[in-house]
Amino acid sequence: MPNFKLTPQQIASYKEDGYVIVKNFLTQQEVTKLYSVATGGDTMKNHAFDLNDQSGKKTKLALWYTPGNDTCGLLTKSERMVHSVDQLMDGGTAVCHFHSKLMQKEPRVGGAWEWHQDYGYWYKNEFLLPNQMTSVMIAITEANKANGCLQVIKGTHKMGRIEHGFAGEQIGASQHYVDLALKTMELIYVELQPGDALYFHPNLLHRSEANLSEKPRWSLISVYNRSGNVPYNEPSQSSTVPLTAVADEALLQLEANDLQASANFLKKENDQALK
Ligand SMILES: O=C(O)CCC(=O)C(=O)O
Repeated sequence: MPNFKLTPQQIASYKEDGYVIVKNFLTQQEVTKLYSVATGGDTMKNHAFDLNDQSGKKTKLALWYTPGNDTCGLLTKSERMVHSVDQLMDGGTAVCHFHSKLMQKEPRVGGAWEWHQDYGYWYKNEFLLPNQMTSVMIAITEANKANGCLQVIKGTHKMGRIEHGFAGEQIGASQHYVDLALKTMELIYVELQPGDALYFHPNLLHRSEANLSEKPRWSLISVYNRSGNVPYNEPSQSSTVPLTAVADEALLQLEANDLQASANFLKKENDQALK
């Protein structure tokens, strides 16, 4: 998508609903490349850890802070990503990358995510301005009800941050407030095709169910922040380092390659909040 920009309608949907889906954000060729690097490379083998849900089912994920000149990094830093998140986040300081996660929900055993707001986690990192942050999920494989696609409650970003407690190794939102939200706000299953993108606000309530299907679900989520939104309790520096955008074409032009160690991977044992 050369010179990709979100339309005024897409921006308005994000502001109103807390999310927006962009179909075919990646071309077939791009998503094929991403899939081959994600599934065929060493990133998951060397850097992934399991995140347990309350029933002990696991999601496998690798999380890193510094986007390099590898396939995932080039996508994260691509003009289409950087410019579009710039359209969605409040404030005018530079666009930075907080972190990215490559996630695999394995067939039959891939775990659930409890209802949460991402800002339920990031508040603990002492980011003060959730409207100056946003996430982009790229579907690497199809995401549907059967393989535990993301579910969101439309409009819940307008509730502000709600209480969170621990749920397995995850942080879960107060079920009372989730139940109240569901009285009037719509539950949406975010079914995506490979290459589709979902932009979502840090206060949007979301969860996903276990993957009980026969196929793995793979996705990449990149989180962006404004340089002015300094976190006061976050050891990584990336979220305030301005990104230099690279041409969208770089993703296909450079050799397919795996993430490098310089990406600064999160090691689970050192981590408190996991994302
Ligand atoms: O992709 C999923 O199944 C859930 C991911 C999620 O909730 C998150 O990363 O915050």
